[in-house]
Amino acid sequence: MKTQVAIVGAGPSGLLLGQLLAKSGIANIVIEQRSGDYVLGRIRAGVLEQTTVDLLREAGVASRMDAEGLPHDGVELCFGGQRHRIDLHGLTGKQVMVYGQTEVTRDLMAARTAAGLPTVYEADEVAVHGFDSAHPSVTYLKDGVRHEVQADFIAGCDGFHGVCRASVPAGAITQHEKVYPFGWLGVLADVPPVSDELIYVHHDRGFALCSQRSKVRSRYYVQCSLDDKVEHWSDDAFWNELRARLPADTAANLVTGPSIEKSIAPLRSFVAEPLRFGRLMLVGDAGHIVPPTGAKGLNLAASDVGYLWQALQGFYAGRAGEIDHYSQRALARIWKAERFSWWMTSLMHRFPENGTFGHKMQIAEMEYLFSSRAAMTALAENYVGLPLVST
Ligand code: RFL
Ligand code: PHB
Repeated sequence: MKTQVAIVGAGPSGLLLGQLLAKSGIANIVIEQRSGDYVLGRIRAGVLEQTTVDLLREAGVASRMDAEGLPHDGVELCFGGQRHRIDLHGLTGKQVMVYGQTEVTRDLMAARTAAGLPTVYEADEVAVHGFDSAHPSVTYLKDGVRHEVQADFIAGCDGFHGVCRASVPAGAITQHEKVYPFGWLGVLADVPPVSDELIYVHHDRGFALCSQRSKVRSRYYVQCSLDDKVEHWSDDAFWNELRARLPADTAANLVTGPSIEKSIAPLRSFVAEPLRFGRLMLVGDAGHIVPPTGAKGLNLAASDVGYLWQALQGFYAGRAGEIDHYSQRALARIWKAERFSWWMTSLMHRFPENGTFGHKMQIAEMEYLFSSRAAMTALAENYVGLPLVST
């Protein structure tokens, strides 16, 4: 078959790009290696920036988010057993929206189905070809039959382990990476959140995060060792560890219950440069990864989509040069989010290898943060999301 844009991957970036392109009359297909249920089974992000919310509204997929999402005006940081509130709205005039990635993906899938847009799930042996020419293509096997999609462009929305970045010749790409010496153990449970707003906790036993999906569903994380296994953590062991990292009065309010999902995620910072290789563009986790501490991964994926949508609209309106700006525009925002995520990760986690000096630096930085409106504003500006700029 022939189309204008072949999108590899049906995560939030692939589905959002497909929806926005369709709104602009640009034909596209989404090719995903997993089943739709598998994609919806991955529990990931929970916090949306205003720019992400705006794009979802522009894509026409925001009605459930607007009805069920929880706008938050603030976030808390806990240090030395004390909770401190960062007044996001008071400091920046902006909010964030608590609405899970699973729900965003579900809404995008439903809209794609309703619009009758072509989507292939459970595609095997997906491969990208000829992106250094004007006639790129994507091939895949479906139920053992080989298919070929000829397109003007390929959008590589296939995540960190996808095929698109891996298909770029080594000499054409530079990759910057930092791997952190710990992971996050996450639990999802149908219990009311311990607090109205998110709490990021620095504790001598390690970092913890109290997050939420709704008034009746909570998401909690604790910093864990890289060789920890989910099977080694019973629900009781998890709740006990979380309680031990919270201030006593907060721990006393914690409602526990059976976990409905439990997983370990490693923490990584990663950027590939550039993000465009001829007619192939990398989008979202395919091009960059942030540690989850700043809640930036899904939001960066959405801002990449915003920039690429703008570039492709320009191309099809006769401004071929717009495509040349995609990589540079997206990377300018990505590096700032990388810095913020790295900084928040460095501030909030336990790094025994940094010794007492490293620990003292964390304490000094926190004390400064809570005493300075300028420092709190810098945190708040980054947490609610930097603006999308066209350079
Ligand atoms: P995804 O979601 O990984 O989707 C990529 C899709 O491509 C498919 N795929 C292929 N398809 C065809 N052929 C191939 N060869 C393929 N290889 C892979 C995959 O099956 C998949 O369906 O990437 P995308 O769309 O770029 O979206 C990125 C986000 O998922 C990610 O950045 C966030 O989840 C990160 N993240 C968070 N981001 C936030 O903005 N706020 C948060 O609060 C937040 N919390 C988190 C997070 C990520 C976490 N984990 C587990 C990594 C919390 C956690 C624990
Ligand atoms: C989540 O709810 O999964 C979540 C929230 C904030 C983060 C990371 C994850 O920084």
